[in-house]
Amino acid sequence: MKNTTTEMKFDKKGIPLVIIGLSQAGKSSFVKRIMTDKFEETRPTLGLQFETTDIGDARFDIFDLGGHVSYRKTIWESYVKLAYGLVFIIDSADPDSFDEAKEEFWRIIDLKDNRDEFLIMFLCNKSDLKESQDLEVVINHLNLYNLVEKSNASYQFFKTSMKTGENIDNALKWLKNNTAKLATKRKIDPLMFMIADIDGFPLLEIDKIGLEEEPSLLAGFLAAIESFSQRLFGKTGMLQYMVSGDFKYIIKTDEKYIYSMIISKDESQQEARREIDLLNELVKPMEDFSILESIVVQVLNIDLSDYVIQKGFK
Ligand SMILES: Nc1nc2c(ncn2[C@@H]2O[C@H](COP(=O)(O)OP(=O)(O)OP(=O)(O)O)[C@@H](O)[C@H]2O)c(=O)[nH]1
Ligand SMILES: [Mg+2]
Repeated sequence: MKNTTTEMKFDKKGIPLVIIGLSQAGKSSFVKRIMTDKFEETRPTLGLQFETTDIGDARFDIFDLGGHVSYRKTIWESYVKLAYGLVFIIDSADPDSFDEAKEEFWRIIDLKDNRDEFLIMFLCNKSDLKESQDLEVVINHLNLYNLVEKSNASYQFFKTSMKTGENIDNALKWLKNNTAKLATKRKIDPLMFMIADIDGFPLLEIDKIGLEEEPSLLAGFLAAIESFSQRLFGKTGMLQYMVSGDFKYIIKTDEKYIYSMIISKDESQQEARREIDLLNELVKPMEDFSILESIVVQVLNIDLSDYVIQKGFK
């Protein structure tokens, strides 16, 4: 049997990679290259296209976003915030598009949170065409050397052709090595995670062993959940962060459940958010909670021997 509930869904947890660039730059052709190592005709992407694939031993969730102007302030903005890695692709054979690409590139880069590290891979594509401009020309035109000032970004430029395959292997190698490092660094180790239903009954709670010795932390957390949930219930997709002492509380509600997590203040709240969003997506349609625990364990990527689990308080 193919893809029963659990397996298929967990496959979605890869390193989030978002591909952006003006329309016709070659984004979908790049994804085709990754998936099949071929160059085939593509159509303009409507909205976005999602793929999961392994590059070497790393799993990626690839979001190929449509480049049309109508998506840039909507889809781009929401996905870019969650991405570990951004791949920006430019048509190097179309210098008339460089100003617009520059504007969009910097607008998007400035949306990234200043604290969380992320990667930018910049592809000057269509190098096979005779009009293709040199890497230097593109870098200068788009002021890409200014990326130096983004201390939380690691970046690299490649001249590529999706048609001939030039530099694709190098680009993927760079991406794989650097995202794998980043994923290890960004991994969070929640102190506590809870899913409760609309009446406030926890369906599942996991606590780091030793947490019971921090009663004020837990009390503060429960008070925070209480106050947020009163304000937020029914407002689907509401998410709140709160920093208290050495910890961060992250709470999300939908029309059925509250998801809450405590991480230490140095850990990535973007990552916490990504995991909660993913859990939210998996749990919401669930009728049967028998696999809830294994979903949580896999999405949070935790070692169960470090935690105390309590389930189904109802
Ligand atoms: N010569 C050449 N053509 C390319 C290359 N990469 C993509 N193309 C062509 O450029 C056109 C656009 O490619 P797509 O990959 O669909 O571009 P996109 O960035 O996904 O475009 P949207 O989905 O509209 O945002 C297609 O006709 C591709 O075949 C390349 O490296 N060289
Ligand atoms: Mg496309």
